[in-house]
Amino acid sequence: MDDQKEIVVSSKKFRNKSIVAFIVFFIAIAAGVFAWKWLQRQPQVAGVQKPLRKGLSLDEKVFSKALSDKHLAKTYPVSAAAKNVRFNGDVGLRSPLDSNWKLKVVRSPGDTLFISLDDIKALPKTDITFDFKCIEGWSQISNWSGVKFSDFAKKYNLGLQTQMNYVGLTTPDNKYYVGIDMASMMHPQTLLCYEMNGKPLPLNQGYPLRLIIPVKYGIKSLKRIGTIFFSSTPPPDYWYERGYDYYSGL
Ligand SMILES: Nc1nc2c(c(=O)[nH]1)N[C@H]1C(S)=C(S)[C@@H](COP(=O)(O)O)O[C@H]1N2
Ligand SMILES: [Mo]
Repeated sequence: MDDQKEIVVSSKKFRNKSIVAFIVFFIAIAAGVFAWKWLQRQPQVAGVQKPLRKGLSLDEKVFSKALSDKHLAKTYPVSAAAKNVRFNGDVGLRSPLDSNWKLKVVRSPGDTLFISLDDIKALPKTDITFDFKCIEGWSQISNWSGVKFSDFAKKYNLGLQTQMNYVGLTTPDNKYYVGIDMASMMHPQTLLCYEMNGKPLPLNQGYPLRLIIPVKYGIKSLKRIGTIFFSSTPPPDYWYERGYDYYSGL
């Protein structure tokens, strides 16, 4: 009958498919063994075979480029922001603040802009509520506002400067300093920040101006910016010099 015929055909197909599957399976095993033996013969780079090291380096590249520079840090509603914001670290904040503070932006040696807080406040304002993470193990959802560094760079015609690889920031007394890769500095969530919870920054939180860079650990969010400069090589970094990761990306 028609039905039975169909069953016979299906089981034939089934058998053929099984045979093909077994052949593919054995070829895959042979290929795996061959690849493994080949890998064992490869020269080593920094403790692992070169092709594996290449994989690791590629991973690193993908993570640092695609994740930390382009991905957005998770944001929260303003209502989730802490009212009593933790403060941590006062390196570079111990000397009294100069009442004539102006932000120094070194465009090139001998060409420095001096920018007042009012001028910075006149630029487009953005705010962000995110989970601020300290490398010491605490984190806190907090709210910050200021101007995106990318907007600031546009307004002050820093096109040439932002083609360099790094930005360096220091406190007015040069006691705290960080280096930041340009992609992270130009990231849309990176702010030159002058308000916390909608009010001027408290002194211990970096008044008059601090960096807020949600794609990095807190160590990079330098408080009380004195000078910003640009560099093709990694600028000095306070915590890097004390054994932490230069990149410190999240
Ligand atoms: N000038 C200066 N900025 C600094 C620090 C510091 O010691 N001095 N500490 C950093 C560290 S380790 C963290 S976690 C954050 C903490 O920011 P907060 O004090 O606003 O919480 O500031 C960063 N910026
Ligand atoms: Mo920190």
